[in-house]
Amino acid sequence: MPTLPLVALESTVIAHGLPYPDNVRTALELEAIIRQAGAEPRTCGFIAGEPVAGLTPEQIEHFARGEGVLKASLRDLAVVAARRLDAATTVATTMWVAHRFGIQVFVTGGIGGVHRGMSYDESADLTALATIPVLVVCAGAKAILDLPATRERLETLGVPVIGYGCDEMPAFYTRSSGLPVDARCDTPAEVAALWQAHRRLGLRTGMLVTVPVPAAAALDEALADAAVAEALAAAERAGIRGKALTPFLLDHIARRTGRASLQANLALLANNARVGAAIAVELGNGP
Ligand code: PSU
Ligand code: MN
Repeated sequence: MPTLPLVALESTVIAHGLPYPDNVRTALELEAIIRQAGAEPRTCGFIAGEPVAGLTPEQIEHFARGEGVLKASLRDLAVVAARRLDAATTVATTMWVAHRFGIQVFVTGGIGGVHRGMSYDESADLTALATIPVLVVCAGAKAILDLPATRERLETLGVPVIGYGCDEMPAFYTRSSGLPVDARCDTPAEVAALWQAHRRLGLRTGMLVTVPVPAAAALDEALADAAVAEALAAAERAGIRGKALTPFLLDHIARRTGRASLQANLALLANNARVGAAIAVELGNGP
């Protein structure tokens, strides 16, 4: 029996990016959207130190409650495996799991990148995009980041940035960043053709497909800027660094915007799931 095209999903957004119970509801809804579009969702994570592509609803609930679930980026995987830990996968580690299981398409919200005012804090998501051939569908890099620096790094690393129905990279909560994409595509078939060309050439990097948040759910730009600035100042005051920084900032912004940022986050995830599934269907299971 032919298998359906697969779409990977991450679990850090469940365990550390969204509050309970929005997180579990969203995770299951994203899976449903992907199934409706004719593809098969595979939410990724580590269970007792083993990489899993296709967490069960019970495991997703466990991740959503976050009890004893680490946030695992690439540098954490050896510890997670050797100590048989449960761990949520970031964009970087979901790419790694997806590639290991032969999944070409991965849908997420926003990738990590270069943090503002701290160019030495650069997400391993960029390293993964530079070294793992998986197509990542997202709404741009998170607005909490230094977007121009992140854009430059993607170029240096040789990662093609595609605008899905847009000429500028979206800025996660808002539809535009003023930063150009490398190519615009308006259909899943166009994206599939670029990805197939990328693979035929033997290129080993990932590819980023950026999809703007739906207009109705986009955050007001001034509100987004103010919330991000306040969150960054609060993190500085509290001395938050390293892997705790992204979850801290996202939580602060959600509270500051009275859930508007949360609504934008949920809407863009659902939209990305639709786009990613359509691309996966276009690609089928071929190489
Ligand atoms: N985007 C969101 N919520 C999240 C993340 C991204 O809307 O929780 C997560 C992703 O898993 C991403 C990670 O890979 O944050 C980046 O964290 P860091 O900057 O520590 O690498
Ligand atoms: Mn970091």
